Amino acid sequence: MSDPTYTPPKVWKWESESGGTFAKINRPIAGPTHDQELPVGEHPLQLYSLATPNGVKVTVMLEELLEQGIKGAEYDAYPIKIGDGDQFGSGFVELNPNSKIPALVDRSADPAIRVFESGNILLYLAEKFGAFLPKDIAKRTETLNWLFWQMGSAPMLGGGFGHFYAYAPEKYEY
Ligand SMILES: N[C@@H](CCC(=O)N[C@@H](CS)C(=O)NCC(=O)O)C(=O)O
Repeated sequence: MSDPTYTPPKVWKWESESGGTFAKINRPIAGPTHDQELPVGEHPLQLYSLATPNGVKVTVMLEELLEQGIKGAEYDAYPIKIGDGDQFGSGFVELNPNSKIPALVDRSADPAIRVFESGNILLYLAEKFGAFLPKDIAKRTETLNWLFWQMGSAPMLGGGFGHFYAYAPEKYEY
């Protein structure tokens, strides 16, 4: 247990061993920590992700597109083990400099298009395949209201609560 009278320093420094179940993720660093190429499969879409709440959004979308018979939505999926630090490998950082899953590459474009941020991936796929995003301005806006809500508001509450309730190495009600 650290000092409960902790006073934030004037200039914050990263104490890398601050502990917690997820001490290895959300590291305040930029750039790769090691060389690690990403695998590439046979389909135009390459997904680098994991079955987390942000990760599954894209898989659900791709599966729904396939369910509609959209063959172009075939994809190869590769796990990025964020607990092992795969998100800081050179290949992945080139794809998403923010080192977070999910990330997608569309190799049907020349040059290939990288897409990161789960909401942007959903939007990209919706626009690419003309699905799940109405053209009518009112309906499109209502869809985007909820897309932006789930990106900007839901994680603040759900993620913030989950972190302090379950994962933070010290518990306090605030
Ligand atoms: N706003 C981002 C958040 C992505 C995100 O937080 N991904 C987590 C897993 S759900 C991650 O990759 N964490 C690894 C890390 O922070 O080191 C999105 O929606 O894509």
